[in-house]
Amino acid sequence: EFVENLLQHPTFLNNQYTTKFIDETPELFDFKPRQDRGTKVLTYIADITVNGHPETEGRPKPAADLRPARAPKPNVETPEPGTRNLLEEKGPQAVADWMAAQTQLLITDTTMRDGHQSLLATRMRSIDMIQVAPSYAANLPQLFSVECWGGATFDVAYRFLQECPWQRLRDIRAKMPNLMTQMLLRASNGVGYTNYPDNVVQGFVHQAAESGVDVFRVFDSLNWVENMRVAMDAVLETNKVCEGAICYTGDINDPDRAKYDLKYYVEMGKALRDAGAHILGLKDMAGLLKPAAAGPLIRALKDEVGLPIHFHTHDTSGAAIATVMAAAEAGVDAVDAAMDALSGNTSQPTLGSIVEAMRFTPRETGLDIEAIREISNYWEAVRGNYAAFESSLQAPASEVYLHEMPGGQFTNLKAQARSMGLEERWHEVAHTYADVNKMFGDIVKVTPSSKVVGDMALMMVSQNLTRADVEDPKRDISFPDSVIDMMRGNLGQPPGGWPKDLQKRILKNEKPFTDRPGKHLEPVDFDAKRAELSAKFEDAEFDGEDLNAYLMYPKVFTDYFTRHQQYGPVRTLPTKTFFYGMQPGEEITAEIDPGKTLEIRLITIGEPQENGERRVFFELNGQPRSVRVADRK
Ligand code: BTN
Ligand code: 3PY
Ligand code: ZN
Repeated sequence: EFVENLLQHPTFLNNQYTTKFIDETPELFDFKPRQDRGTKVLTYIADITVNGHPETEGRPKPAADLRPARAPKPNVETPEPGTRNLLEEKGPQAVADWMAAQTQLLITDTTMRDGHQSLLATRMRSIDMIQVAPSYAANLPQLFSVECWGGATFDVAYRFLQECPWQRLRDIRAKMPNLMTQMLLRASNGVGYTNYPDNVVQGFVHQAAESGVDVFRVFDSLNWVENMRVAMDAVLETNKVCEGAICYTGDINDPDRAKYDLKYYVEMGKALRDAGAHILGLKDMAGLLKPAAAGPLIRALKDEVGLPIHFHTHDTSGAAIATVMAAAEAGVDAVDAAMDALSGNTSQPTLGSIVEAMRFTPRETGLDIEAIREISNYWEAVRGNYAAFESSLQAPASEVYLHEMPGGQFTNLKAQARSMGLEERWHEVAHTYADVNKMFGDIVKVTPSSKVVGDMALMMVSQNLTRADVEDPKRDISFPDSVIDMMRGNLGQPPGGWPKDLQKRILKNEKPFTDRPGKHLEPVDFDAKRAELSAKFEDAEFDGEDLNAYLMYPKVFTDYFTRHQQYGPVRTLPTKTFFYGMQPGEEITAEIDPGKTLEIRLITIGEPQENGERRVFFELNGQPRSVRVADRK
């Protein structure tokens, strides 16, 4: 319609056509625009160009001379068979047996999940991952797995990145057919922050397996194996790899932390083996396992549990590579690492450096260091676009042994402290976090229990309360909701139970649960929920992936979908465009379907109109297009 209006307009026929003319001739736009996907995407770009992206406002910008991220060329046409082929052909037990029989140190690359979760607030977009997936498949076929899903990536994708995490999973899976994908699953907390009904957890696991997850690392935020069975059983039903994980805290060599001693971990390892784990995960989410403890711990677990061991740590202290070396020496089967450019500090230890450290030793990894460098160079350029999400953390620090914050929480909590005006009091927050842990009875701190400890610590620092104040029966304290909920038993039970006095002080006369939350949570009626979702969006259709998202995150999902109807497939935009919009004269492409590419050129941004709107002029695949957006600035 626009083109017709334009072609018939006298000014156009007189050859007086300029973009200013378009700007000043509103009747050209007297038609109801077809809200095709192209127009939706243009609307998004126009809005961000005019108003900015709320998440990058006031934050550091990508360097002006940032080089474009180009994925390395796959060096073969058909990738060599990898672990995924073994899983497909022989099943998960064969993968575990093969793993145990290898002499080389196996490596999981965590860049696409924990790496950016721990360094960039989980903000990495799918397109940056999908573009490099073929390079992984072709150039690093010896990888044990690629962790690319779960943890915080699920809700952040919907909430902040306006993209569907399931689609990310399917796309990565398709481009990396020889490598196992891996996810982090918070057992009964799914990929959320609270326990879900058993049938929701089961349904989610089945959907994740169908959409492309090969290895499920399952953990419980209080190390309560009872609370892991539903998720583990569901994984076992799918015939994918079940990695039951121990969360490591404290220090097995410290007599003052006797609650979490060697025996505790060995018993938990045996319980996970008996619950059906194919692999034993050792999840050191805060990076607390010291080199001197790694040897005895890994040897004891190997000898007494008998499962292959997969070690995960964070480099917050700067000592992670020493721990990895000690673990390798003690016979650990696989370790997690992040590609160099997204490693170190609160992220995983450095993948290329581990490969080099193992060279000319019996545990040589077999990975091609040149391929690693090329892929890391790609990630380096990708990272530059996320400058807005970098933390201010300058250096590794031994303070982690005091506060014990998980790598994935550290930068988040720091940002939360900043938003509460407590940034200068960060070291106090760290101390208080440690005090809260002691007050709660020395618990495992990992999502979601770590969030509860963080909420309490921030509350105490902001109100200038000490542990003694909180425990003083004469004082009236209003506890954060998450603390009350945890003391009720809604995250489950820690070893030895909750401290009775504190629990009573928080719950007053309310009786806490001591059974598994899933035991008393009503199962969800899937058909009713599907009907409820459909009723909210009359002309939309929802599949199993959507329903699973809605069950875990009703509001996050419906908000996402509402925006999706307006903005369309914005996941296909380049990251810089997504966060910063376009400059006049700039041209980009977006492949909205395989083979269907939008070529988008921003021509100019019109002046603000009386109604507060601006018109933004584009060329879409060579055709002029314009969209109106409210100027909210
Ligand atoms: C796009 O369209 O490319 C952006 C993501 C689209 C996600 C939508 S939401 C409902 C439906 N379910 C999916 O898994 N994908 C689409
Ligand atoms: C998560 O649950 O997201 C974690 O990364 C825990 O370490
Ligand atoms: Zn981690």
